[in-house]
Amino acid sequence: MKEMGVPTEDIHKFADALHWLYYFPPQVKADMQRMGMSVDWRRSFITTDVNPYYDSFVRWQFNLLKKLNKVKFGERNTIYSVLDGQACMDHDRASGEGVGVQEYTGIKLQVLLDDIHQESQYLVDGVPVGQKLSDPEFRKKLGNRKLYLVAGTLRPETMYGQTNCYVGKKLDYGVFEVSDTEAWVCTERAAKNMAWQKLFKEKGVVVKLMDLKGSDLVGVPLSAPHSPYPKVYTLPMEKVLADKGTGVVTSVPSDSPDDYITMMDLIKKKDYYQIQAHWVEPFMPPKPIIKTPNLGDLAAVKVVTDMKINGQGDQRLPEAKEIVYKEGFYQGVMLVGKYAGK
Ligand code: ZZB
Repeated sequence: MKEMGVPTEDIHKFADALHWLYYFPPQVKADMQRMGMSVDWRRSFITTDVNPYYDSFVRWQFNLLKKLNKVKFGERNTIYSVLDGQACMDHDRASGEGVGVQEYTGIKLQVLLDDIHQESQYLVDGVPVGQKLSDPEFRKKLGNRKLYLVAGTLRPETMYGQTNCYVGKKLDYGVFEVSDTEAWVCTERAAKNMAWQKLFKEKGVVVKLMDLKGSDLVGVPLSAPHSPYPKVYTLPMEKVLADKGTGVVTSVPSDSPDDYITMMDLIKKKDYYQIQAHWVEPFMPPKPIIKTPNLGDLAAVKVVTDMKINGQGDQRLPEAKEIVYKEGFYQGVMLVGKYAGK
């Protein structure tokens, strides 16, 4: 309050929540007048139940809507404090003001548990591929549940172009119990968030079956929904963020510059990244799924090539992503699937 210029001797008055109704409006009015705004101040009034006329207007409106069956009590997603057991709105936060709710679509890529052994002859950081997921103790805990890597995406319409899945090799993941029939792999942070969104058995309760590092997932075969390939592989990406989405990224190199350039890196430096040819080569070049007016039908490939982006560490990738995003999302026409031609 001091920073806003409220005199110290006046600050205690705000202990009465109504005080601000009388303190701020005259200041805002003065500012607007100074800016030369033309406002008919005779028509201004205070809202909230402090003003009985306004209050009865709102009551009348809501009672009428209720009578018409237009008002329902329900839940919505919001930023919530687990510690306080209540929603934590913008001004209540010590940090993170202005952060809103971001809705992601979760994509379940099923781990092909019966095929993992086909990859176990290959090593990643000295450990056979899929060793942790093949551990008999873990399999006992997993029981008959199907196991999925759950990727967070803002572009579910691009799933027809999935060629692989990316994880951060050094990131921490877990296998979390979702129900009696499913378990999901994601970051613990995402599991917690999903548990509070009632996606798991019991609201707010996270049951972890096993800890994993991203490197434990590299090379693991998956079945990705709507992908043209029956089997795709889990691959490493340097820039996967631990605190975004689920920490698992499904990859669409035709329409995501990050996904395309990472795949090219992996293909070029297979030894360095400890990648097998059959995890990457059959999936390139990408298949077109969206046609755009200015970038053709492989928008990410065109932009990466035109901008001469040379690797997954290139600083211009956010710019490339922005260009492809705008073009594909707003002007793209689907070439495949249920919405082809739209
Ligand atoms: C599939 C996909 C296909 C994506 C596409 C993009 C594009 P934004 O807009 O910056 O919020 N993503 C999700 N989680 C992570 C993570 N933990 N670390 C790094 N990247 C992550 O980005 C949202 C996108 O970032 C998501 O949508 C996901 O990749 C990735 F054709 O999923 B997307 C031009 C983009 N095209």
